[in-house]
Amino acid sequence: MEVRINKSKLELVEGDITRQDTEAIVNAANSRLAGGGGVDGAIHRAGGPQIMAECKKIGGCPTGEAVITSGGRLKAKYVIHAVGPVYRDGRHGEPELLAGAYKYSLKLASENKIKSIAFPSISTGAYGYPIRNAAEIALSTVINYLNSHPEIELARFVLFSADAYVLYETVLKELTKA
Ligand code: AR6
Repeated sequence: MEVRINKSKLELVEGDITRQDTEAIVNAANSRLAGGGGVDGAIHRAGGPQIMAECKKIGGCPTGEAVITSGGRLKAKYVIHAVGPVYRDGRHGEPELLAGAYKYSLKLASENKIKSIAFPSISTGAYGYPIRNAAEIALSTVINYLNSHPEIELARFVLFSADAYVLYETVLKELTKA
C-alpha cells in the first residue's frame, strides 16, 4: 500500500529490511548498540563487520533516540540505529520513547540529506510492544514528520509477516481515511 503525505510517499511492504534499496534503513537496536537477534542480527549479518566497528566507536544510544553509521555491504548507504523501549505496561513512557525512536531517525535522515528511509516495526519483537499500539505510534509519528519535512521523499515500513502488514495497513487506512 502507498499513500501520499504532503509531498512525500509513505509505503508499506511485506519483506526483509536488509534487502531494501532505500538510502537508509533503520535498525531496531539496543542502547548498548551491542547487536542481538531479530532485525539487529539480520542487519549486522548482511552488512558485515564495518557496521559493528562504527557502533563500538559511538558506544551507545539512549532509549528513544537514534545514531547513524554507514551501511557496510548493504544496498543502503546508511544504517540508522534506533532504540525503542522495552514494553512493560505502557505507563513507563513507552509511547513517547517509541515515538522518539522514529522522530530521531527522521531527524538524522534530514540532517544527512537522506531522501529515502525504510523502517522495521521497532520494539514489536523481542521488546514486546503490542503491535497495534506500536503501529499507531509509528505511523502517526512518521506522517506528522512528513507533513512538515518534504525533503524526505520516501518513508517505507517493511513488515516481516503478512499479519504485521495487514495490521499496519488497517491502521494506515484509519489514520489517512484512505
Ligand atoms: N526485516 C524486517 N523486520 C524484521 C526482520 C527483518 N529482517 N526480522 C525481524 N523483523 P526485533 P525489537 C521484525 O526483535 O522488538 C534485538 O536483539 C519482527 O518480526 O528485531 O525492537 C536488539 O539487539 C518484529 O516485528 O526488535 C534489541 O536488543 C520487528 O521486526 C532487541 O532485539 C522488531 O523485532 C530489540 O527488540
